[in-house]
Amino acid sequence: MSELTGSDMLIQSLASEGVEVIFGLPGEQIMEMLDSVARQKGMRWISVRQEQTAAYMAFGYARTTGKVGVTLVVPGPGVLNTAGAIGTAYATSTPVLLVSGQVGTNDLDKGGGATHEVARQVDVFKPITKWCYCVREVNEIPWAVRKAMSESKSGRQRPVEIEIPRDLLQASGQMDDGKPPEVASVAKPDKGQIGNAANLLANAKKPVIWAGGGVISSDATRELTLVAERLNAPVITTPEGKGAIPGDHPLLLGVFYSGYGPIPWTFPQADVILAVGSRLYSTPKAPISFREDQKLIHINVDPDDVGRYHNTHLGIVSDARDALGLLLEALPEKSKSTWKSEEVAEIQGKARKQLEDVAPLQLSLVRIIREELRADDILIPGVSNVPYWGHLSYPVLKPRSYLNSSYFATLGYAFPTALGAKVGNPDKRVVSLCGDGGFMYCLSDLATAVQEKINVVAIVFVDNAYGASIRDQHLRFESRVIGTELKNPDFANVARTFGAEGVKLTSPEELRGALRTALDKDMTTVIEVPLPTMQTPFW
Ligand SMILES: Cc1ncc(C[n+]2csc(CCOP(=O)(O)OP(=O)(O)O)c2C)c(N)n1
Ligand SMILES: [Mg+2]
Repeated sequence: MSELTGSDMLIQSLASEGVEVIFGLPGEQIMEMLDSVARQKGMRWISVRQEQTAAYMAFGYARTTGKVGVTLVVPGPGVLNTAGAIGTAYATSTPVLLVSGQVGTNDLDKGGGATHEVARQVDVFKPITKWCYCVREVNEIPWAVRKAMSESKSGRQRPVEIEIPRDLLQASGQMDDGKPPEVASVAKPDKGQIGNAANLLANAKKPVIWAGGGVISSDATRELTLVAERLNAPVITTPEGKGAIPGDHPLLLGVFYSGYGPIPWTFPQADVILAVGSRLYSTPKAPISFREDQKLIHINVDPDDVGRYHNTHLGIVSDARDALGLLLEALPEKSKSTWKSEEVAEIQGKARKQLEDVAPLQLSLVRIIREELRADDILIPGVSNVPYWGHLSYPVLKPRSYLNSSYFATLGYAFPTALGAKVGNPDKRVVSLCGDGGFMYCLSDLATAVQEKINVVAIVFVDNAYGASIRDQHLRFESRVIGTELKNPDFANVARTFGAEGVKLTSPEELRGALRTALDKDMTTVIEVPLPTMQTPFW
């Protein structure tokens, strides 16, 4: 076995796990690691201007490629800056590896004030990672990397964190024999249960499929589409499940989000509901409920989520692709479904009209964006008005081409996530949608986009307000406006100052032309779109 420094062991271990790019920001406790990257063939380092961007980039890279995204930062302020992004990765079940430097072994957890010290730093990350660990011996490093990678990719995919004290980076140790570490085994679906599910579904008159983000994470879109077709069962997805079946498929009814969507015209008729890769989370604004006589089959890889909110007729703990693949084998060629294509089309029409009536301008902008993007181009919808309606109306034609931030609702994630998506998908065009509030979170990383030639288009909707919040004040607080108005810079000018393109529209109708030009140019472009403050799907 070869003798290496801890730092080389870390980077070589990452390379042997297939890692090709690391997003980070340098500092005293991690300089050896940067130097190891410099000497590692085929490994790219991308520096950002604030650690949150690095972690969002790792998130965007991971969610669009299906690989683990890696971010490497200093401890204390550096690693704490990543928390919003790591929480977003947790909420969206995305495999991200956060590597943090650490104070020296002698200073660990003493609270004595070593540079960047946070005593018991791993505790900060426990609630937002699947596994986190501070390495204590140099020889643990290869094991810790393998363990972190397998934890984040196995079962319910989620972020993981490892910390490496600075003295261990220079210490020398042995690369070990590379044996896979212990990781909790993932349940294979029970064949008897799959048989029961097949029986229930094949005999259902009005089967309905509910698809969540788990279908996308487990790359089960082919299987889901085939099951829907075999059963002649219409499909409703969550925003995270968009792309589970192609957005132009005749069986797709639409998305359920914040109380909007096809549920009211679909669920009352359903006799068997197959829910896959979803928590089936219900709120007063977005209620999901089932009658006693309806049979709910719930497939989820996380045992805690199966039947968490609803009585389940049949709960199956399994990865979506495994379960749907077996279900397909067990289903007969013909089902007893009585769904007629006109009925399905009627529900699609009602759901569409419901949205057109409330948000015509937002839907027209979403339509323009869909028409200008190719099927496999990537759209990152931020936490802003037009993207909310995008969740409900943007047809996602390919899986992993539309990433929301799920229940974390992370303001500011869209633009940096788009940068990471572009790094992972250099041949696709990537567009982010932000409000004027959200875009400012990582505006500084326009510099990263330009420096690293990560060419994305950032559409910024400018209503000079934290729009959703000011609307809340008008509706619930007698228009007492405080803390929600924004005085903005000229975004187009700012973009040009960074060396990017900047385009300032005078009306929303100009979006089509501006977007087409920007996509053709292959240069990072900020398109500023003026908008009024408008109705959200929430209030
Ligand atoms: C990190 C974070 N902070 C605060 C919020 C609360 N929040 C949700 S929407 C919103 C306003 C967003 O404003 P903007 O980006 O301009 O979008 P708009 O609503 O105006 O379209 C705020 C502050 C959040 N979701 N996430
Ligand atoms: Mg705004």
